[in-house]
Amino acid sequence: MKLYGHPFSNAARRVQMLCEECSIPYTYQVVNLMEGEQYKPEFLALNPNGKVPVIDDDGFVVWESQAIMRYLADKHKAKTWYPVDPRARAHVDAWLDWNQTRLGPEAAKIMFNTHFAGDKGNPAAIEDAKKWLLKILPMMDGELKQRKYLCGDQPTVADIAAATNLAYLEMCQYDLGTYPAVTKWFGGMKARPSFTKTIPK
Ligand SMILES: N[C@@H](CCC(=O)N[C@@H](CS)C(=O)NCC(=O)O)C(=O)O
Repeated sequence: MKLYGHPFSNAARRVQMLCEECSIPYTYQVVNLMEGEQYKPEFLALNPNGKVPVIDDDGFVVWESQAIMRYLADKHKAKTWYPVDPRARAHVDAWLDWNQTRLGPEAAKIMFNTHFAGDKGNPAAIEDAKKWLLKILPMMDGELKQRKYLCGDQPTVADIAAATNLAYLEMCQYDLGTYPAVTKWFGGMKARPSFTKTIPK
């Protein structure tokens, strides 16, 4: 299986983390986002959105990081990472959707305007994202006070996905100190070999 990504892509990182956690064999193909390689016809043929990650699993191509994680977990029967029981799965899906629609966009906005945009970074966009995080993170903290991981006693793909977004916030020196349960949970996720192995260099 070939994973197309970029070391600074949190979306590609979550797929790579799952592969590491589940010992799923993969080769990593760096797509040079800085050079616009994602818009070359050969890459657009894989993902017409011009974004990483994408996987090519023996000719079967999937894009969108969380769709890829679901596919890989199902294919490799990683049932603790992505449960098969409909009710347990529904909770993991809820946190995955929350990650894509609530936490992810704000983390990406802060990361983009702090690091990727260079001197075109927009401080107002960062402030706007921080306002949203003031609504999002207290909820996450409240939930993590009740459980070790987002969906129970074991980490799932939802924990991996959310951790990669919090990693973006950390790279922007965002202070999680007012959220003790999030801080504790994130500390646990950061200690996992799958996280340390995928730290962008
Ligand atoms: N929702 C997508 C987001 C993918 C995404 O935004 N990828 C970024 C890197 S994190 C990218 O490839 N950006 C290149 C570009 O937009 O030109 C996913 O989860 O896979």
